[in-house]
Amino acid sequence: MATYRLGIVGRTFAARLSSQAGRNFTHHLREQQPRLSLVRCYASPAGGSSAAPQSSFRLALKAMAVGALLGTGWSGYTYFKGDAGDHMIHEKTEPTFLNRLPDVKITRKVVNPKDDSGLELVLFQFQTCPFCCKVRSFLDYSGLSYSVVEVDAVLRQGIKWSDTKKVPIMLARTKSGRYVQLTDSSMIVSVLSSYLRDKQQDVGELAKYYPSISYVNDAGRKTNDIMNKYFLMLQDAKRQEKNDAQDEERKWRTWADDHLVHLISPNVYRTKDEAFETFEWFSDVGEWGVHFPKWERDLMVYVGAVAMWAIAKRLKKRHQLTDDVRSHIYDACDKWAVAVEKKKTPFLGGKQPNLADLAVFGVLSSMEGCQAFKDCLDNSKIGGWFYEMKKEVMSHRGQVV
Ligand SMILES: N[C@@H](CCC(=O)N[C@@H](CS)C(=O)NCC(=O)O)C(=O)O
Repeated sequence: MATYRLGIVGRTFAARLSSQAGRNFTHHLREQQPRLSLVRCYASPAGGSSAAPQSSFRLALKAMAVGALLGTGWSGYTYFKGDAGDHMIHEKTEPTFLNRLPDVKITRKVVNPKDDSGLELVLFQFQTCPFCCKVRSFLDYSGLSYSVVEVDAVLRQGIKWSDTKKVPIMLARTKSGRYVQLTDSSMIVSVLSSYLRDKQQDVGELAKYYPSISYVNDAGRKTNDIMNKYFLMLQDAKRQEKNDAQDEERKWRTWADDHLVHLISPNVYRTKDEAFETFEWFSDVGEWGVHFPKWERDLMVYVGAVAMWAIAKRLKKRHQLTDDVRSHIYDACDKWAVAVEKKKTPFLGGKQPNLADLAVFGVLSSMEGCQAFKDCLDNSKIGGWFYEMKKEVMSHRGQVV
């Protein structure tokens, strides 16, 4: 396998990885992240309370909701407690390959007749998960065609076949006809972006440059991450953009994942009312009423809204946010808007958005229907850039069928 060129840090990784790529890495470690976000991206039925179920059914539903709440609470507790003892540190895992697509229901397709990428992509997602929104922003802006499998965030039937229980998951067809499983939003964007800049490459081979690695973080918590996820793998040195621009793009992509995204839950689930309102919007855009039976949808509402309202308080503490959670997200929006303003171009990337623009837009679009977003429009400078981005992304997107 060729050694790919990266930025400063990436080159070291690339050298190391190219020698490792053929090796059989020990399997595996996933699932370090909380089941917290299990309900992060749920939808609630808009008419959840008005269409009252039969009383025995309601009882069963309540029992399930209580059970699920306890389960979620326990997952949350063990997550926050952390336990590095049973963790295998510094293990690397190569991406998984599947011989065929799993037997799942494709919820919808985005078809762009102009797409000549040669890619065949299936995205497993929750419609309003910020990480999934980020991936979709990239796919749509890039004019790619793709299939979507909407996953039920409680039962997660759609990803039963996978050993990774988080979304987004992307299956991409490789030159050999097998499908490579890409498991992190930033890694998905980096692999596909690398491919689009040099279509001679094989997505399966590219994915090997992004192994999963596990470690114990500074807080002593076991953590799983993907190496090189903010780096593009470009074979041709001439294709490298200026290092400064690359560094800046990486910096803001990292910021979107490490900072901005953590402000979403505390804001959209700030109060019980806001949590229910948020879930109603999720229901609309995720079309939960169409894709799932009513009992399953109702389960999501009860568990989702109440659990997320409770969990958001913990997240607020964990990310050291004050009670005035809105002020943090306003600050973040302004920080981004100022960075773009300084460029004196419509986007951070210049006349066209770069991967940082797409990441920040994707994360923010996950709360577009929530009161928190409306408040951001009224109290920060984000609106102008956000709607310019939306125009760009939507105008490149294929048709939804
Ligand atoms: N770093 C991952 C984070 C993905 C993530 O946390 N996804 C949430 C949905 S918003 C999830 O699937 N949570 C389920 C769980 O943790 O069990 C990425 O960027 O894709």
